[in-house]
Amino acid sequence: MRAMMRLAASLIAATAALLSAAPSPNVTLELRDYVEFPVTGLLDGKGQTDGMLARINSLREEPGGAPRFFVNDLNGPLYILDKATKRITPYLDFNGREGHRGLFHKFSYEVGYANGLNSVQFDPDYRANGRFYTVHIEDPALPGSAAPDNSAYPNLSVDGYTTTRPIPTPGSIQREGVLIEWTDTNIANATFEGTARELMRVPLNSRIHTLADVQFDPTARRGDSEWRVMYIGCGDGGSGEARTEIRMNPQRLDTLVGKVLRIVPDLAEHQSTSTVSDNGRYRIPNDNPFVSVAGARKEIWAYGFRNPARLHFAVDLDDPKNNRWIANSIGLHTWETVNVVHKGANYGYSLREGNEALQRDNKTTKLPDDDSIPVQVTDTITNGSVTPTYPVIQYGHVKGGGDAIGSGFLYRGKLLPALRGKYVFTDISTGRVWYADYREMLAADDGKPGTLAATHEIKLSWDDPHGASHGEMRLYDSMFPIAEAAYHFRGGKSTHLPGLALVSGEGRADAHVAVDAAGELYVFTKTDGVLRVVTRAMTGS
Ligand SMILES: [Ca+2]
Ligand SMILES: [Ca+2]
Repeated sequence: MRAMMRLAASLIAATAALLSAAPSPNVTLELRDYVEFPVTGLLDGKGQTDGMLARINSLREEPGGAPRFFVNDLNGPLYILDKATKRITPYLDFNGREGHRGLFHKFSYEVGYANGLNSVQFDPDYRANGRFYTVHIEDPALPGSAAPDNSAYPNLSVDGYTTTRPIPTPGSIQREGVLIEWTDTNIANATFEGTARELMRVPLNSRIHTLADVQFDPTARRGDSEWRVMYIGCGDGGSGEARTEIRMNPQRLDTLVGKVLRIVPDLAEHQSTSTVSDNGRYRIPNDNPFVSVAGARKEIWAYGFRNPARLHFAVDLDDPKNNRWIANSIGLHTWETVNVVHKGANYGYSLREGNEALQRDNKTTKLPDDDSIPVQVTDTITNGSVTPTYPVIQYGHVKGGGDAIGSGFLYRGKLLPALRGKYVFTDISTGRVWYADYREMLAADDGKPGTLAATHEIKLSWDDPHGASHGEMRLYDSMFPIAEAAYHFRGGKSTHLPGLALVSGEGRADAHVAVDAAGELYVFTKTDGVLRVVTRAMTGS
């Protein structure tokens, strides 16, 4: 079985010229349960997301040495997790739908993978200003105000809070992604007191591929041009696979969907090198690539993505010149991709998927001889043409591959020297974990669609604390059986895991990796709602 999977994986890899030089070691990661998050899903959920016990979507350590994490559950809660005591404290709950006491009456979380409280991120100057940012998803058709309801949080002042006008997305709209800046006036406690400010509201054509990850360059310091400059991954809202006129939205420069965005949230920051946005809530750096293209959105940094749901600033410990923005983008029909994000580059979707052309029937085919596509400003206006930029890693929707790429990190911690120089990433549904050599990724970023970095399976070693085999480390091919054991222990009723996907079959693990402030590695799975820490990385053949 394992040999078959290896064979399948090597066949996928063989479809492109690989840049692997020396043989890469087999890696096994030893996992230990860290915390179980409160169950916010249904033990007997039958849908794609309602049966996930806790839809944890990101883990961020407070900057400046405070031993706490902020952790968001898509179902609504934002928790503070104390690193020393492992105590979980509910901090804010975004779910203010009928019957819930949280902040937002239009909160959308029940269906759609990335609906709900999608992400949280600290301001790099959080120790001084108490600021952090959230993205949550709303259904504009729901009744009530879109401003936060502070009845459960009387110390949240909503005086003067006003919503922003949605930034237009062509086509009919089902959801809105909302970016908010929060200022906690006392970061020493575990309660919220302070203010909130809506920065941006992005309409989405459907309930999938939403406004998502929010990141800052962690190496930027005060005085640097990148200091407190925010990068945002915005999914295409499902537009690129539609058979209607919205299909070109990921390519169109007059809309924010299917893009990586770059803004300055603080109106007082970088004043001489940026301009204030249309809605007056943030600034746009003057060196963004499309600021002088008439009709283009100035917020756009890179475009032509389906769902760049995970952004990561890769820090090369050996050479800062090799630091890069990386976007993991979830594929449609054939390819899951890892992309090095370059200023102004076009990643091809919905005219390309992975290193192939995408046809109107949503199937891939070989690239045309003339590999250029129009720079689409609006539905009718183009501005020359461009050769697409291709992924540096891709894997297929086949056995041995997966269904949907999860998060990924270039390891920069100290505990796991075997992972140094390696980019570790997951497939969401199958729960598989892979690594690629970062130098190979950089080499594959060569403008040639056929050159890709090789992917290497990572095995997992785990002692099931609740199982009959407790006391014994067992070896696993993916996070799926690990999450399955914990899901059943916590009362989950589904035979395997809830959900369904092409490659994972019955059940989805919903696995992601995360890192703490020191760059040490964690793994979390939504289906069992458990966060695990990687305690050891072992190499062998
Ligand atoms: Ca506080
Ligand atoms: Ca290449």
